[in-house]
Amino acid sequence: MSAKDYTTETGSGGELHQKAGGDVPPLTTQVGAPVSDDQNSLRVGRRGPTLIEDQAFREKIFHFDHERIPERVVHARGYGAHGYFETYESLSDITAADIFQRAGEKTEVFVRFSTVAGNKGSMDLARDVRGFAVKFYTKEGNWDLVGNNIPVFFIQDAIKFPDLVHAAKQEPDSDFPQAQTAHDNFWDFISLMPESMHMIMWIMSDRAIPRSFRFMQGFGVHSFRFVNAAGEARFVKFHWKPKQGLQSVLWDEALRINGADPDFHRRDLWTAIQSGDYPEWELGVQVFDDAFADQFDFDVLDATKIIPEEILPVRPIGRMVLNRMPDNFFAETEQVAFQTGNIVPGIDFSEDPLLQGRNFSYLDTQLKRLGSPNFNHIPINAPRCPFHHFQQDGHMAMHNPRGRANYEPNSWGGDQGGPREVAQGGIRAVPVAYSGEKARIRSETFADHYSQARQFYISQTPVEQKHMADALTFELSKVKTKPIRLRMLAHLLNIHEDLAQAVAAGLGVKDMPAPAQPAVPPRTDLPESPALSILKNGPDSFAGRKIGMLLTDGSDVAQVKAIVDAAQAEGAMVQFIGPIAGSVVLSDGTELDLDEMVEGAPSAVFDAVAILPSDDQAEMLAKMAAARDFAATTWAHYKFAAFNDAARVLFAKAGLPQELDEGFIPASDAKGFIAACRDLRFWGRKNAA
Ligand code: HDE
Repeated sequence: MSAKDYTTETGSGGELHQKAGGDVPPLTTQVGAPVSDDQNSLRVGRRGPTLIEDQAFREKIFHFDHERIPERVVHARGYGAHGYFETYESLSDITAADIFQRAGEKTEVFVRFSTVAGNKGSMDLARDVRGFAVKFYTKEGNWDLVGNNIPVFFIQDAIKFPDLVHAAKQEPDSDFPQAQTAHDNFWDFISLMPESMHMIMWIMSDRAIPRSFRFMQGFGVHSFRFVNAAGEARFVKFHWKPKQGLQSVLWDEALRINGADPDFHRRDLWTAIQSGDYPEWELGVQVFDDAFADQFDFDVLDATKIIPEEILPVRPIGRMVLNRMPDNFFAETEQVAFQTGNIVPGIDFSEDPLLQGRNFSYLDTQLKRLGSPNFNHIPINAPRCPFHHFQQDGHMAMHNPRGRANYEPNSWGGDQGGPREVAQGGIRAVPVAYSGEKARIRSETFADHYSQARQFYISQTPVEQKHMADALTFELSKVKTKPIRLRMLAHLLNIHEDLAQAVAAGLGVKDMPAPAQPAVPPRTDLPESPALSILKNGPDSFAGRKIGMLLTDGSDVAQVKAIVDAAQAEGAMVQFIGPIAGSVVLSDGTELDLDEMVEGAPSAVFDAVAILPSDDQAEMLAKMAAARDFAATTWAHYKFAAFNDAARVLFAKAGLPQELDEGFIPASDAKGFIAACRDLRFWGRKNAA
């Protein structure tokens, strides 16, 4: 056999190395020439040099060399999905936005979820804000609602954004740590920026470690404006509420998930949508007028403040369903270009200085990333409605004006004259009147940095408050410069004494610093807002969640089936795990294919578990460190578990108490187990500890 025969005719893939023909299309170059040999470059003689005339080779390598584009400077790691938005009822009395005119109308959307600080290849379970960016392809243009899963932000003025992001990302000399804020630079900056304190409460809470994109809220953050056909304007804040309910992981789970499955959030969304379990969010609005804004305790233009739902309820106006994954990640999720500036008639900006700055940034950044002012020609960014303008040329221009006119006004008229301005409707700025001297100044109405931070803290359950104290302690323990830790404690004292004391205790600080000097005295009279707690707003069903079922050869088929049936009836999913990969043979002799082996699937990647070894195999399982860890972490993370008698052998070796609690439910009560799982965790175990 010759060398050519070896690689091409039979190929390294043997019989699988197919040639084109029948349904298999020919491999071609970019310009369509069929390729006869994609295994060997063109060379002189069997062992001679490669020839530069080998265009197929050069084209392939050239293209490969240029496959990467700059990652987003923030929100680099993200994951997108397609879906639709359905309008509940006409909002024509408050906005002329075409998307909100007709009840039941569906509008195509593309959503990208993201982390903020980590690079494109970083892990999903970083403690971080999540981006929640939605592009609505409306009949009057694309509207981008570029929000986050947290309703406030770190800073009040966009001019501080580069500093914030520099401080949060890797330190410039060492280029670490990756995707985390637990380092000196971040807390140095934050401790010098009291305006960030409200946001710090949110990112130190469980909001920053969501169980999945499907179980988190989204917020437009800023006040925007709705404008109706009569030109009347009102302020509006946007809220996305997941129909699936809210859910977060524990910090210890996050650490384990990052190791076991750095793509956990991606995989979750992919699996849910591919299996037809389409996640859904309700879009709600808080609409208010100038009179409300004037009497509200805080400035509605300040993005470090919320308007509590208890003061101004969120009115549901539609729902969004995500039902299709992109065909290609790069073409869609990577190249999608969101812009806060993309508004449609009926929606307008407010004067929030953060929003005003964003309106510059998002347009500018796309040029860097996508390389051409024609980035809206890329299909994912192009409007679905007709569009006509006189912008032309530039790199990769796909749509240029047709006919003679490429300017206006022109006198050509008819087919030749091109598009003209609309006489009615269209994007029109709300005619808000301003006056004042030009100055670099911040309004004193932005000065209260602590009151809402406190309100957030007191609105949490004790479990959530403890998590916040633990998170702050963990992050600050990674800060090597002691004065920075003290500066943070000084701020925490202005938020809540208990929180400050808990963190000080964790950090071993004996001499508490004096409280930071506030610009205005912090208020202690703001009431609790239950809407701010995750645990107070959990799901009422276990639907969409995942059970990890640990099995061995000989596991009881009836127990397995009962739990699988109960889970399916609830809309939950079961994954089978064994001591090794492959399959197990159940008690009735059926062979069950496994999804995972226990070494590769810690309990942290599941919402609840079932541990059902056979009597014969229980000892063997108990000898496996990964199986012991599976049981121990199920207990430690307050998870619900279904178990059988044989599992007790494993539990004993894993250090679980002999007396199990109500979170551990006999496998014989499959329905009771699934019903218990609706609470997501058995917090009673934590309280008992
Ligand atoms: Fe962004 N932000 N941001 N941001 N942001 C970007 O735009 C910026 C802010 C948000 O999935 C960048 O296309 C400034 C708040 C999301 O593609 C950039 C300021 C909120 C995404 C940018 C903010 C966000 C971005 C980087 C301070 C919540 C990802 C790549 C004034 C309301 C969108 C890009 C996607 C991305 C600038 C603050 C949300 C550089 C200057 C507040 C969800 O333009």
